[in-house]
Amino acid sequence: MKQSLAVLGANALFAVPQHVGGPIVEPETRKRFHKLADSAFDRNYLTNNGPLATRLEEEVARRHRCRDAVFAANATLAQMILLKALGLDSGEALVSANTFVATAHACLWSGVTPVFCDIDPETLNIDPRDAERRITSKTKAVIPTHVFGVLADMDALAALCRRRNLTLLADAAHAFDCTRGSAFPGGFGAPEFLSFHATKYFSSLEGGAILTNDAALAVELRAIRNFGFNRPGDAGLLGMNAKGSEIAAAFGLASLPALEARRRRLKRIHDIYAKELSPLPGLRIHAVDAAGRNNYRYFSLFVEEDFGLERDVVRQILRQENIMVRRYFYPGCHRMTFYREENKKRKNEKLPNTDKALGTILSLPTSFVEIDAGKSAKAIATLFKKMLDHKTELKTWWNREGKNLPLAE
Ligand code: T4K
Repeated sequence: MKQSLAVLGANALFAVPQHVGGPIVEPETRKRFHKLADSAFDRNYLTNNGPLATRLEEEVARRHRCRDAVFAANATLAQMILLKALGLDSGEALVSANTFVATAHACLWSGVTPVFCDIDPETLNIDPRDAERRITSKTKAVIPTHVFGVLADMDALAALCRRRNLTLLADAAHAFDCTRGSAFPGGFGAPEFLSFHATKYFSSLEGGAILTNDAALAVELRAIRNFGFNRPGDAGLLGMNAKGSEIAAAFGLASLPALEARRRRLKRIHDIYAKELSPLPGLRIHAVDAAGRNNYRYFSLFVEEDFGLERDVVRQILRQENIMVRRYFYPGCHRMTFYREENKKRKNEKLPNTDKALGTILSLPTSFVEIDAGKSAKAIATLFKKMLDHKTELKTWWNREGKNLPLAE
């Protein structure tokens, strides 16, 4: 076992960087992908709603017990075509500040101003009561994000939207194969969109899909996705190009048979991290929803005061071990340069739960390159114990050199 830490002179734990977003591609997935991609080349049919894209839509809809899954080039475009189909092109949408900036950007590209809401400190999802307080005469929609596969309180949000006559849709980019109770995204009476980005639990390289039980909405989404063609040769709608290619669909289809074992592997890593780290003082684990299902793609914890070293100190220590931890979604959309000024004008810059959570959050890698995943998770957990053992030296190291080292996000 490693005696010390890289910042105190030992070798780094990993020879190559271990990323939080490292794509998961099993050898069998790769083989299946080559075969499926070849089938597309054999047909010489590469995009425009081909047979692989259609099959992927059917499989994704079935898994999520939804009538339709509308495959798109990525989740950002999926959100934009969804906003268009729902007639949302002005006014305001209540969005969690704790989301990837894409959720806010897609609103603004569509003419809808995102108004950032605070979160529940446990789940990290939008707080329905805080959202309600921010409703104005301009508010048209509520767009929660299911952070780390824990679904937002969709029942409370659906009730709020019914009461205040607002449209509900959700960012389910993290929530492929996840549930709240027994309900999957798309199962709460509102359309939701998934991301199939390469960093996600389920990927089509780039891609996404809208889940809906509304047949008419699905027809409209498919037309908007394809330049607005709702009759052969005639664009009756303002559409765009948001189509997913056959090669992207091939990668998605190739990944599907791997998911059961993938989820088991990720859960094992999650369990190791949780078992080893939760007894340590000052570390609080972001809990999965015990009453729901999670895909375990993310493992996140909060480095709190009792740990004795600040989150960014821990982050730099781990980076020097080639563990490329992230701070999803620091600093929060409300503090991103593009939104900050507008947010200040609205006197909406203080979102205490969001600021507190994002000041302490750390996401650890759950997929590992060429090494035993279980051993790796255990070794990472051991590093946290070493940090506690060497706290004084580490503080000295931080003040002397650590705080000056470059540290990209
Ligand atoms: N809503 C939410 C809640 C989202 O999380 C996202 C996307 C969206 C909406 C929009 O979905 P899409 O339109 O993308 O479908 C990444 C992804 O680019 C982004 O898709 C994702 N969320 C976000 C959470 O993560 P970064 O800036 O963290 O990615 P990046 O490129 O730094 O990747 C993370 C690390 O993973 C890298 O440091 C290296 C490693 N990596 C990455 C890729 C792509 C690899 O080792 N290999 C790779 O191929 O945004």
